[in-house]
This record gives sequence, C-alpha cells and structure tokens, in this order.
Amino acid sequence: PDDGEGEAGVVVKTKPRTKRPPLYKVLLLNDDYTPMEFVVHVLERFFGMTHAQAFEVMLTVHKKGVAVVGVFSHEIAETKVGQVMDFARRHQHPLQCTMEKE
Ligand code: TYC
Repeated sequence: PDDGEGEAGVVVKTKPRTKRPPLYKVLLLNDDYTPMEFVVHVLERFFGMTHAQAFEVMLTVHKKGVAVVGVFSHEIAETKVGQVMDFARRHQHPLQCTMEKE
C-alpha cells in the first residue's frame, strides 16, 4: 500500500483519477437505394426512437449524408452496428452503419 512517501522521505502525490469508459458514436450513412420507411423502422426498432424522431433523423441522414443515431459503450455500440448491418443485409438493402470513438 502506497503511504505517499517516495525515496528518501519525498512525498509523491498521485491524483485520484476516476476513469470513465470511452463512448462511441453510432453513425448511419445515406445511400441512394434503401427505402426511407426501412430506415425509419430501423431507428424505431434498434434505437428506441418514436416514429416522429425516427423520421426526423432519417431525413437528416438523407440530406446531410450521415448522422449520429446514438452514443454507447463499445460493447453496446458494436451490438447496435451488428444488428443494423444484419437486418439491412437480410432485407437486401445497402444501408451502412458504423461506429467511431467520441
Ligand atoms: N436516400 C434514401 C432514399 O432516398 C433514404 C435513406 C435515408 C437511405 C437514410 C439511407 O441512412 C439512410 N431512398
């Protein structure tokens, strides 16, 4: 146990640092083929948005090319990306979802 005394009685301070886990932004990307209603459904189903919220975010991606759809721990972000990519592939839509460190 550190008594705060270094070599020759020199007092060494260690700052009490509380380390928060890094957060990850989940991004949804626009494309020319995925139907708008499908994207809205994805946002409702996997990101807990209301229909109105989901429609708004879908339009933002459609107009701007990309939007953050949520911020999560690494594990949760990975799960969301996997769920969206899986769901899109199963329905044969090219929808892309990625994550990046905040
Ligand atoms: N651009 C698509 C269309 O016009 C709609 C769309 C929106 C696709 C958001 C992907 O992440 C997306 N049908």
